[in-house]
Amino acid sequence: MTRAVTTKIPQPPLGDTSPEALAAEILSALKYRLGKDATVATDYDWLTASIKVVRDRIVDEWISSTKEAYDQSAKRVYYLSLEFLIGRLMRDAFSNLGLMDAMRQALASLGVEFDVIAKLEPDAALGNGGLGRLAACFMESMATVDIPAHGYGIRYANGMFRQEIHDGWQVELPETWLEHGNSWEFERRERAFEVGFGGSVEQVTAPDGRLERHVWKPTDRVLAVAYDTPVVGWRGARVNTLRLWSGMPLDPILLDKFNAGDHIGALAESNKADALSRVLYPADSHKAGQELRLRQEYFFSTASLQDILQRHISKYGDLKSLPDKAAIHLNDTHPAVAVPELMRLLMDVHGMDFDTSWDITKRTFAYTNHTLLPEALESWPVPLFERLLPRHMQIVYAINAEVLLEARATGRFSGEQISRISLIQENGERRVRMGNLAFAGSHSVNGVSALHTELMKETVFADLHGLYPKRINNKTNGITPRRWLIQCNPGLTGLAREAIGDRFLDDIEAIRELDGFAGDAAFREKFAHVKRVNKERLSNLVGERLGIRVDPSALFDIQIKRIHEYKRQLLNIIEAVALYDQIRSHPEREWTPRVKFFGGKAAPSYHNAKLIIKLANDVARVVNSDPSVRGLLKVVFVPNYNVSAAEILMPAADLSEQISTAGMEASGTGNMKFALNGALTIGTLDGANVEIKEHVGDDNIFIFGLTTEEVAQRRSSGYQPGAVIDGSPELKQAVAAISSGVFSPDDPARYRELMDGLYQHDWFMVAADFDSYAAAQRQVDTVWRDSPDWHARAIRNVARVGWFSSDRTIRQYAKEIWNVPA
Ligand code: HBZ
Repeated sequence: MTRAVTTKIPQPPLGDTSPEALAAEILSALKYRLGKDATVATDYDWLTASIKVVRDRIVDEWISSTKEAYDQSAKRVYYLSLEFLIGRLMRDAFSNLGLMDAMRQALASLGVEFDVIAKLEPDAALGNGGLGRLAACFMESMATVDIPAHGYGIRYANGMFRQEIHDGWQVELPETWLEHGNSWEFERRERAFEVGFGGSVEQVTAPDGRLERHVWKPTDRVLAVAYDTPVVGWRGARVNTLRLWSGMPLDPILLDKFNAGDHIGALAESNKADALSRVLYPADSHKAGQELRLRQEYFFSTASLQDILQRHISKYGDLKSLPDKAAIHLNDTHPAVAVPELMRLLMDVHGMDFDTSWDITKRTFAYTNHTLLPEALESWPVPLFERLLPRHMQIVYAINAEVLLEARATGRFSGEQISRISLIQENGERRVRMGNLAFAGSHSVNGVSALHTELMKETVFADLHGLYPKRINNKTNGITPRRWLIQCNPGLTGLAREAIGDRFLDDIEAIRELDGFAGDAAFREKFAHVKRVNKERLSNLVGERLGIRVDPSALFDIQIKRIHEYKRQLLNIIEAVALYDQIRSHPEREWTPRVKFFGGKAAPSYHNAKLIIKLANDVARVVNSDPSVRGLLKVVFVPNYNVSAAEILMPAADLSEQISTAGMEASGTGNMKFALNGALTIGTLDGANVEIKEHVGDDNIFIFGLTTEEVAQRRSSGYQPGAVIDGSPELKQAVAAISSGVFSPDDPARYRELMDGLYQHDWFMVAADFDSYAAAQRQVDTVWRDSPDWHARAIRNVARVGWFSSDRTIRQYAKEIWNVPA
């Protein structure tokens, strides 16, 4: 049934792409860009030279993509996001341009191993997790499906912190991705915009005494300078721009202060500007809260809008046609201050009236919500907002008046409902609600999975949805199959090409044709071999880096994501403890050898998340060194989980842990990456798991636990976790062991509070779902022991999740939100 690979990936128009030509170019880049010759070049120099060579080839296409969009007066998409978790770019660029083999050979001919220098490229971690990675997948897909688009964000000098594990505890170290420079970017000193903070608002009146306009006189002013990175789509079809802003002082040294001997004071401006793009806030699913964060949000929002408006005016003359030529997307509420900022620019700078400006604003913006967690919903104290952005505060009040009058005029809303629609939270401390602001200022508000979107309508945005019933829509997340299959899993990609040809490379949904191979024993064996090789690679890495020996023939069970109580790593760890106990008590039973991998960062201020990391490491230490376990269970915590680590872990997984409390994970995207790489999911009916189940079929996924409705019902009917724990012998034993210090003999009370929390409130329903989870795991064991059956199911997962491609997601955004061709 297998077909030979007939088609070769066609080359984009890149000139001579022979290894010889590329080798010559690398040497020339080494010499003329770096001033080195081959005899003294370091590995970093080879990396830099290689990137420069490929970047040169991208530039022609970049300029022509940009020019074409301009000439055709195409509508552009502007994706505003405080995070772009792009990871390494070299492999992506080589692979998308079809240069991978030629570059490998070119480097080899120069005595350089591609894999060695590829590892030196810093992993650009300008994001926390799912939201930031989604933005990166979207950028790649927009280039692939040929949408003229710009991503706008901040060029953080320090991205997501580097995690080390010291004695089992998370230690945060600064991440310094720019240490050796950044060979991808172009600094655009000339593309700089002023950003103001503070000060006051003056009213300018006409000679007849009529109010003409407001003028904001900020006291602090800094510059935002652009740095551009080209984003290459599949086969180099189109090259878009990721424009990241860096803070610069308007006046780097205050000479008067310097001359007066105040050398520290003279640098104050420089420090203030620097701070804006210094560091990414590492709080995921939790609001950052500090003043600097609001400053960052405004900094990149205004710079991006000024840039967009300038581009629009230079082509079209005025701003009336803005909504026809620009779709500005707000990735969560982090750029929501762009709503009053666009209003300010339209009214105060471009002289439009409120109604016209409001109409343009709403038709231009769209907003994506990524979480329903109350602690993650952004709001800013009114006094802080007013002090930093006095004119914006006035505009927010004006918008609020407009919205509330509209609501009242319908006669359909109670006083309580009106107060929930308000952009200002009135009870307790007065705060500006950024979600309501983004909602009011956008023509489209989308959720990221079908379930999440329905919950948005029923919970946080119920009243706003009542007022604007057409605004909320769903766009289920997706992932780019280039990075998450073709690049990270060449073995599986090659096998699929052999079996079904190359069509899936351009249209990932065509991978469906693999479904027929699930019943083909010879194919299953090849599939199992690919997985085995990927698992060996991970095993070697874990052996080398952590000194833990794992058996690649064991079931690799992986949970990698940010550490958060709602994601329930704790449920997984407690199950590991219960299993450990069972293996020791019943050595006579047939146990399925398993390695449980964990990876993920905890926000530095999130006490319980950090404790959960310590617990995983404590359990690992005990279990891995207990001879009575006979190697049947290993626990591994992989430090510093990031995009590059994911590229090794995803292809090596047999089982994907997607076990959040139902109703709490907006979508998840790791779930999609695992399935595409042939892992089976064990999961709750949460986020996109629901849709993954519909695609792969009930037999090819392990679903357990309470549904969203059942969670709500349990909570409202007086959930008593203590009784649940006492009623489950396995759970009770595991909780007691952890609580009494079995895994923490050096500090027996370490986990007492954490375990008491389960008894007392168990907000995340760990106890309620435990038995069902453990039973699902034993079902996993059973299926695993029938290897052909397991692999048939794994193949069906690969074949059936092509729909979860970010190309599909982006086409839906293009058609249903942005109104651009794709
Ligand atoms: O966005 C995640 C959701 O939790 C996940 O379910 C979804 O798949 C993904 C993409 O839609 N949300 C985040 O990653 N959120 C953040 O990273 C975040 C960062 C800073 C904040 C708040 C949230 O202040």
